[in-house]
Formats: sequence, C-alpha cells, structure tokens
Amino acid sequence: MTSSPSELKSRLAAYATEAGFVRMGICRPDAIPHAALSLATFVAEGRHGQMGWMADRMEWRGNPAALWPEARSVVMLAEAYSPLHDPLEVLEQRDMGAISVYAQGRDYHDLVKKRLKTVGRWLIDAVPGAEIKVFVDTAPVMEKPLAQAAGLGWQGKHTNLLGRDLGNWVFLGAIFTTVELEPDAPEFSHCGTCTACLDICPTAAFPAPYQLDARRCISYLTIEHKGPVPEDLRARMGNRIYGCDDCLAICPWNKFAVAAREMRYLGSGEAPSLADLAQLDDAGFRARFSGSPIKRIGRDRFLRNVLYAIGNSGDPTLCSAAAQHLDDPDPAVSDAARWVLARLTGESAHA
Ligand code: B12
Ligand code: SF4
Ligand code: SF4
Repeated sequence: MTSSPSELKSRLAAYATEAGFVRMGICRPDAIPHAALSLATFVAEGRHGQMGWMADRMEWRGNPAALWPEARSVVMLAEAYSPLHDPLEVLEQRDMGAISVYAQGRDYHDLVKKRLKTVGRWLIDAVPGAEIKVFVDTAPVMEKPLAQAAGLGWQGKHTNLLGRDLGNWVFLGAIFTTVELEPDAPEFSHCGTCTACLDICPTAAFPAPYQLDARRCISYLTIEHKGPVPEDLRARMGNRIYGCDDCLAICPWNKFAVAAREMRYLGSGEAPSLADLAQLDDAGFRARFSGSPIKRIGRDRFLRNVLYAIGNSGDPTLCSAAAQHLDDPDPAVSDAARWVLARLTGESAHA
C-alpha cells in the first residue's frame, strides 16, 4: 500500500505501539556529529575500564552513517520497564542482595530485539525494497544520543535517556533502514538545576554532570569488571550484587514514568537472601538465572559480588557463608572471602 511520508510514519508509530514500544522517534544517521568526540574523550581518558570493545570499531560507534552507508533513517524505540516498588528500599535490607530493576526478570536483549524485528518486518512489507538492520545494546551504536536526536528524550546528568512524559525506566532499541522517513526534532535537556542523581551516587562516578567514569560505577563493577574490585569501591557497593539503580531511582521525572507493558521484566519483586546465594555452585547458578541477563556474568563474578555484599552487611553470622569459599579456585572469589572475614571479624583471614 502506498502512503505519504507522514502517513507512513504515523502508521509505523501505531504499529510500534501495538508491538509493545512506548515511544518512537526518527533521526538521520548523521544526526549525532558530537558523539564521536565524546566517545573518543571517554575512551582516551580510560573511562571505559575493561570494556575494551568500546575502543573497537569507534569509527562506526561514533558515526552511524559509516556503520551502514545505505541507511537513510534511524527509527529509535523505547520500551518501558518501570518498577512497581521503590528500588532504593532494598538497600536497607543488608542481608539481602539488591538486583537492579532491569535484571530482575527476563533478559531485555531477547525481548526488545524480537519486537524490533516485528516492527522492521512491518516496514519491509509497507515499503517494497526496504532494508533494515536492528540493534539493541550490543552493537557499535550509540543509542542514547540517537534517541535524543530522534526526540525521545534527553541524556540527563546521569547520562541515561529520560523524557518529560517517559521518566528514565526505558530500554532503547534502533532500526536502521534504507527508507527515508520524516525526522523528528531533537530534544534538549530539562535537568535544569537538579543534581539529585549526581549527589546520590555511592561511588562518586560522575566526574561532571552528563559524564560518567564507568570505572567507578557499580553497574560496571558488578557486571563488566573482571577480577577483584578495588577495596575502597567494594566497601561502597553495599548490598548491590548486579547493577545499580540509585541515580535512576532518584530522578524526579519518574513521576511521569510509563508503566511497563511487558510483565516478564518485573520478576518476583523479592530480593534474594545473600546466605542462599552464597551456596550456589555453577549448575545451581545457571539454573536459577536461566533467561536472565545475570547469567552472562557467570557464577564466579556473581559470587564475588555476593561476597562483597556479605562483607558490607555488618552481620557476623554470615561469616560461615563466606568461609566456605576461602579456597575457591577463582582468585577474585577467594580474595573476596578473605576480605569478608577480615571485615566482619576484624581479623585478617588466611586461605
Ligand atoms: C557501555 C554501557 C554501559 C556502561 C557505561 C555507561 C555509560 N553511561 O556510558 C555501564 C556498564 C556503566 C552501563 C551501566 C548502565 N547501563 Co548501560 N549501556 C552501555 C552501552 C552499551 C553503550 C553506552 C555508551 O556508548 N557509552 C559511552 C559514552 C561516551 O556515552 P554516553 O554516556 O552516551 O556519553 C554521552 C555523554 O556522556 C555526553 N558527554 C560526554 N562527554 C561530555 C562532555 C560534556 C561537556 C557534555 C556536556 C556531555 C558529554 O555526550 C556523550 C554522547 O552523547 C549502551 C547501549 C548502546 N549500544 O548504546 C547501554 C545503555 C546505555 N545502558 C542502559 C542501562 C539500562 C544501564 C543501567 C541503568 C543498568 C543498571 N541498572 O545497572 C546502568 C546506568 C549507569 C549510568 N549512570 O549510566 C540502557 C540505558 C537506557 C536509557 N534510558 O538511557 C542502554 C541504552 C542499553 C539499552 N539498549 O537500553 N552501561
Ligand atoms: S548506576 Fe549507581 S554507581 Fe553507577 S552512576 Fe548511577 S548511582 Fe552511581
Ligand atoms: S535526577 Fe535531576 S539532574 Fe539527574 S537526570 Fe534526573 S532531572 Fe536530570
């Protein structure tokens, strides 16, 4: 069926809503000329830490037009995963593990990608000869600046994308296409004088507003960082065992957050006990986190995080849960077990 460019865009938006997305916006592939420099500075200063893949294919990551020269439009989509409870509450329950909201249920990579493909297929059917490529998270594509250029919202001082009618509990996905679609106007920052996200960060991970040093971010430390975490930072991780939500949870724009439509993101809402998690062997870990993004960090890194949380619990009755890992073959795990015993008993423990 042929339709005018604006008709095509509104039919695409209607279909994206039907598929489960809460917002859609469009920009040109060359809409983020500033991003290449920000990325280069981020990497040059080493703020990516051990995420060496961020320094690879920077010419694509910083310039979507180079990634796929035939692309004429980028369709940016947001899917809501807003929590039902305040994610900051669990931080007070120090014998429980705090898992970030995005990782409490099913892995968003699978679900968002599936929806992106559904919307992409609709476009191919609507425009004969159209080609598409879909991206979520893992490709060399800077999704936040693209979403801002497409008018979905702006990158707040916490560096995540938020919107005045959206809040910040959204995943982003991109459809690159050879179809010329009408671009939207870019959004600009509405953070104003607010500094709530910068002030709440437990590890002072923001060297400046709108900039993050991933090496200090608990999300990076618990998910991406291999080996032992520097001791001054472990002590600040509290009971966060996978990801961190503090800067997101405090943002006042979340009073306009859109409810999640995909219930599989929400999980049970119950925080797991640290003592139970410390018992998980490899098979137990895999079984428990099957289908969850947590599975990809593997049992050893997860257990390292659980042990740091036990060390921060202030509860000496948890010492035995740590002591059983003093001889763990993974050096980061055995190091964490020693750290726990030293911290909870006030003595240094030797493996
Ligand atoms: C690498 C990465 C991480 C890293 C680094 C995060 C970061 N802020 O860069 C780590 C592991 C820490 C991380 C953590 C999280 N992540 Co992450 N992550 C990514 C990934 C793969 C790439 C991001 C990237 O390119 N970073 C590089 C830097 C240079 O980019 P940037 O922050 O956009 O930089 C901009 C600003 O800093 C600014 N800037 C830089 N320098 C300067 C200087 C001045 C003067 C100014 C004004 C501006 C400025 O301009 C840059 C370009 O616009 C994206 C997916 C993707 N492919 O885009 C997901 C993504 C950003 N992550 C996501 C999520 C959900 C999270 C967490 C909330 C998960 C959690 N709960 O633990 C946390 C949030 C932590 C935080 N405060 O950012 C979502 C965010 C959705 C949203 N609403 O924005 C994304 C988009 C994945 C997705 N598909 O949904 N993540
Ligand atoms: S996710 Fe947590 S540690 Fe990372 S910047 Fe936000 S508040 Fe700080
Ligand atoms: S907490 Fe305040 S400064 Fe941070 S992103 Fe939200 S509005 Fe912006």
